[in-house]
Amino acid sequence: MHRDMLRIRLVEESIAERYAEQEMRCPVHLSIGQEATAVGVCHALQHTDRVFSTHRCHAHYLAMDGSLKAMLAEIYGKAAGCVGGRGGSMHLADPDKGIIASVPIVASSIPLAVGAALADQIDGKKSVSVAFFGDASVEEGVFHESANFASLRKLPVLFVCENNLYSVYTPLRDRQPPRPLIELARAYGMSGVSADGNNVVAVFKAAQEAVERARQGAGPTFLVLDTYRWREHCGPNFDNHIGYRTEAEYETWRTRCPIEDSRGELNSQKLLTPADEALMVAEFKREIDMAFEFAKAAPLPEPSQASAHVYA
Ligand SMILES: Cc1ncc(C[n+]2csc(CCOP(=O)(O)OP(=O)(O)O)c2C)c(N)n1
Ligand SMILES: [Mg+2]
Repeated sequence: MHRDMLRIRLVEESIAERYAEQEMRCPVHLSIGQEATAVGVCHALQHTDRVFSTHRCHAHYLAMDGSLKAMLAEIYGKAAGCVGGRGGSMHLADPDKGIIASVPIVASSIPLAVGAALADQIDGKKSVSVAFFGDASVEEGVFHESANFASLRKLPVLFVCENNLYSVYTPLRDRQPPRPLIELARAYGMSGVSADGNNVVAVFKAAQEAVERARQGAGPTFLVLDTYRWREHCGPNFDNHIGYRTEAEYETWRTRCPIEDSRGELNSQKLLTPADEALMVAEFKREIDMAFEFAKAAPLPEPSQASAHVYA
């Protein structure tokens, strides 16, 4: 899991470094600082499960082992992209790996996961559907309808709320009443589990139990994972100087890096030496550079294909 978080961090830092070249013609929402939620949950899944993600989907896609080359080609708008260059950074998908769709309309991953879970229940399949979403999604009506229905029908769903405390610039305390988010689970009579979203092992254990419950037909779980994004809401930059987050809050979370956290754990068990990690970083950087070269050199989609896949 440490390996995966490190790779995701390096991929996103590489996107941030190259973004100013203006060749990626789509917005990017980076998960730097939030890697443990994606990796911890996705490691508890199989490729036959179904993941639905949001505008902030790079980490989910990579944690499910989506192709890096196809992801970068997608961000560069190329035909070799994972959705043919039509979607960009916010629409990553790789159904063979279990990433069914990523949708940037806030909360829209939720009813999609519930619908997939209903279909699987009807078909007698053992798959589990996962909706990743941010803390703002519970302010949308569709979260409540979906939670109610999933609980009523005991659907095999994980509602994974990545609570990074902000919706763009607005803090949670200015948007929602002062109660723990996890209490929403009780309102719908479903299991609710809060975990430290920057501790990948804690996330993994919570997700594993929830997946097990769902597979056994015991119904959905609402998982609340507290975490923090380090960069601006949308784009490659740090924006802690502009004042919507206090320096003290920012620094507190910056010292709680999910990658440092798991490195500490591995070091204490003598499972990771600095030389091992340096080798890993060098390997990833080579892979990432090659994937960028591929994406940049790849052809754009044919203009004649612009209306393919358009149904209405
Ligand atoms: C229905 C809808 N309203 C508004 C937006 C604009 N918007 C895009 S991302 C975002 C913030 C979402 O915050 P959160 O769900 O907490 O996710 P985070 O960005 O923090 O990961 C907003 C308001 C949108 N995409 N969809
Ligand atoms: Mg948020």
